[in-house]
Amino acid sequence: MSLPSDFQWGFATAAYQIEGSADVDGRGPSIWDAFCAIPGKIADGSSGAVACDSYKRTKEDIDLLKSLGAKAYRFSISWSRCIPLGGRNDPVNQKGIDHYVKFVDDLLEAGITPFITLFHWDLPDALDKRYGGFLNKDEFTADFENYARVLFKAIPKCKHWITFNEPWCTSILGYNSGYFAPGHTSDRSRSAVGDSARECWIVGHNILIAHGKAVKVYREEFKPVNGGEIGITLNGDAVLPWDPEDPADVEACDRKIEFAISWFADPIYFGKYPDSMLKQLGDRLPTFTPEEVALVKGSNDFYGMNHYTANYIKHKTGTPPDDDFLGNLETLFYSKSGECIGPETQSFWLRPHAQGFRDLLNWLSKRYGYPKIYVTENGTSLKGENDMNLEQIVEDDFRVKYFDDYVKAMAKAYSEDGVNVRGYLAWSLMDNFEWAEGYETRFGVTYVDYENDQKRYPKKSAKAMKPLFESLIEKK
Ligand code: NCW
Repeated sequence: MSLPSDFQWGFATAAYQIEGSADVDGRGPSIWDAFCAIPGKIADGSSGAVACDSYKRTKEDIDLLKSLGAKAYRFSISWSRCIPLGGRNDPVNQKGIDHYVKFVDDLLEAGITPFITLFHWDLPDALDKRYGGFLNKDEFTADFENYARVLFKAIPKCKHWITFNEPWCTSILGYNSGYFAPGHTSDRSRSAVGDSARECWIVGHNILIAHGKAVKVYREEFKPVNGGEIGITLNGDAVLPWDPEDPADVEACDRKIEFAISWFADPIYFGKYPDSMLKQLGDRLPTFTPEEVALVKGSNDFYGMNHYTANYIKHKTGTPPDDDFLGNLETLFYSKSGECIGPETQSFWLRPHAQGFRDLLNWLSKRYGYPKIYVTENGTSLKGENDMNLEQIVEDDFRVKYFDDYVKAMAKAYSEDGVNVRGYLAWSLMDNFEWAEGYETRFGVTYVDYENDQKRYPKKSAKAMKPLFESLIEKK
């Protein structure tokens, strides 16, 4: 097994999860600042106001990346640092822009390739308040297009751009389950009618249009001069039928991936929503105008894949319960025999299963014509890690094994199955603000001591990455 000689590997983070400095240099509030202020929304009552203090520790972070041998770093830009009120007619905050321009210069100086995510969940709060944020197609997509153009113009040296991170999470967790900002709960009742009942599907649709608009700007105004590439990052879990002998469970597996991944990837690669979604959701799913199809279809230079876990999938019979947005399937960790898909982690949704990663890489490649894939996130939390002492924490053998298994599964997908995977960014460079789970869940290969000046301690998994990749990457 092997990986190509030009393979990009490194680590990933997101602005709100690491930067802190919420009120520094003119940053405006985002919907996550507002959400964290609502009692009960974040497990430990915390917020990203301080986080890892990375806004002020760019040199320390780059030194850390260098010491780990990383070739690439994926980070996100805070929209509300660059345009504090968010909109196309609102003032640009030069201090915010300058921060990211310098950060990219410093990364390149250190020999590290930047991968920039334009949007990793922290929408300027003013846009949510002003016109309902993602829900307002015309306003939101025009404002995102403007924000993207401002950044493309400011940072021509960045050659790898990701428009949105995990729109499934924004749409479903933000507008259906209410687990993420802005905490809406739509389409939770079969009898619900009108736009407010189907917000989650409208948000997904509008994100696709915003993505298409930003890609058009990049391809027409910047790519001809700067080169570079642009795509979207989608999350998706691997699937196994609960009962491999039951055709309904086998069929439900594809449906599960379609509702998670193809919801966004089918419009991008084929110009339409998957049939399974159209069938189940009917007119709750918005329709694409011909202009929108033209904008969205073909809008990926690469496929950004975030992947963590697998589920057994079971078809449900009978009338779907009101609060089940997928209608008639269940995702489970245990099979009929009691066999578990993988060991427990600190995250209720995450069970390691590396073979599933290889299977999903193959599923995506077949369906979408073997696109270039960057794995833009992959990693794990570790059960009880937050309660261990430092000595135990840095000996994170569980995470070392996770990365070893997953990276080798990816190398096999490349060298044995013909999957065109070209990069891998481990989540995450350091422990950080894990959204609704607060600071209790740690995904870092580097421990961050929040109580003692955010000091960083690389774990065993951080140091294992370079030898792992060096053993797999083909020599030129
Ligand atoms: S929370 C989440 N994550 C983690 C986060 O740190 C990162 O920013 C995200 O890109 C790690 O990778 C992503 N994903 C959402 C998982 C929540 C699943 C809840 C399922 C409920 C049915």
